[in-house]
Amino acid sequence: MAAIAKVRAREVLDSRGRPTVEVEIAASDGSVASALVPSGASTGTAEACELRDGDAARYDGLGVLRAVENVERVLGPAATGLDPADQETIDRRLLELDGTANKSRLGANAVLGVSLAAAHLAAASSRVPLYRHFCELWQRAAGRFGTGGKKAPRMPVPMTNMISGGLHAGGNLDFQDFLVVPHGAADFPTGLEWIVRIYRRLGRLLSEAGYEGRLVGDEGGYGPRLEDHRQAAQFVVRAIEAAKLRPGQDASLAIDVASTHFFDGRHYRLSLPGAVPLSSAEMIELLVELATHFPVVSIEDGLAEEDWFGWQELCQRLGDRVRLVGDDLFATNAERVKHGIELQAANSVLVKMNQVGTVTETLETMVLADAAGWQRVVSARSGETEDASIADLAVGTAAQHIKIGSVARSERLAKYNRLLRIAEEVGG
Ligand code: 2PG
Ligand code: MG
Repeated sequence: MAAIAKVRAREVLDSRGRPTVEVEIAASDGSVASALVPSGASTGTAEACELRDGDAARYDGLGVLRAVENVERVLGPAATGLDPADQETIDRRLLELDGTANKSRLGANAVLGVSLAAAHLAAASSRVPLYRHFCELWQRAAGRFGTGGKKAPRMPVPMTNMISGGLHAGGNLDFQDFLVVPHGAADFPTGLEWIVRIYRRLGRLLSEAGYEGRLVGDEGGYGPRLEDHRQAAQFVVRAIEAAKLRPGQDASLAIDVASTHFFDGRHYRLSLPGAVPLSSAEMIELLVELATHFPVVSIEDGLAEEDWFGWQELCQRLGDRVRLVGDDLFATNAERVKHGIELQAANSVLVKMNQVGTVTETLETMVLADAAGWQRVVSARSGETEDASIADLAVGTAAQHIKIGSVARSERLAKYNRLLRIAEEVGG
């Protein structure tokens, strides 16, 4: 058995040029590994705390030197000597040291850096690909919950961003992501080729119509100033057709509304000219109308993170035909997912490791959702790095979907390319 021998950390930059944490880890058998932590923009209030220095003289206060120091002085020494393959013990130790409900003492960015680096180290030390190690951890987590969960690694179907709005792009769209799901493709490489084809056709269609069809948002999706969300959906459907694919049969739409950011506690306030504030019931009508007129298979955060009753109603209206995915609503938090299952407030969960802060807690949330028959969508953040761990996480846990962003910008392509390599090994 190898043991963790050394843990180091440094401040590096993410895809928005903001500081983030990188952790390097070494084992007694000479194996080495590293992990980088991503960062969101449209964050939920239930997310674990990302520790920033707040020192305005450096990176406008966004530095992460305190988190780095917490890795080197507190978390790293505590992990030293532990077996990297025993993720649960490592993560429990990290949680104890932090001692807060939202990891605000040491920072979820510090904690996840160590947790994820340990998973990489275990895989390196036992010379298995990371997705196989994640599969092993997933089976163990399912065993602890007594839910079986016997699943072989499997390729996820991507949900790929085409048009960006909300907090991720400079345009005027309130909804954050208009995505394509190539669910009719026979395998992952074919689906990816379709996506690239649709993306290219969309760029051309936007340019021909006089909109910006080249500049992209944080996740690589186009960021045109369109009239409204309906026009965005229309453009994506036309791009699917222009790619010689059948909307609804080969590829469909997914939407991440990210509505928490335009909910004021009572109303949904769209910024469209002439828009009136919408009640929860009116927002639900808008979503039902969209899902009726367009081939929409998935709606994420259609309602805000505290609008539980609205979610229940939406689920009754659309739950049998559309994946209703909770992102801000659940924040990858097992307690919140449990609550959602009891209320029948959704039928899918978005999974972002840094929302909760450890590999073990992420897997437990996924196991709970899976046991309830929910779909699992592993997701990148809008601030990403070259770290491609989520590709392995999605395959190892046989998640139905992965949401990486668009097929532009290398922090996104690092994950798609990792999936292409994994597909050669697991097929599909
Ligand atoms: C989301 C994510 C990724 P962010 O809302 O699903 O698209 O965005 O990382 O900004 O929360
Ligand atoms: Mg989201």
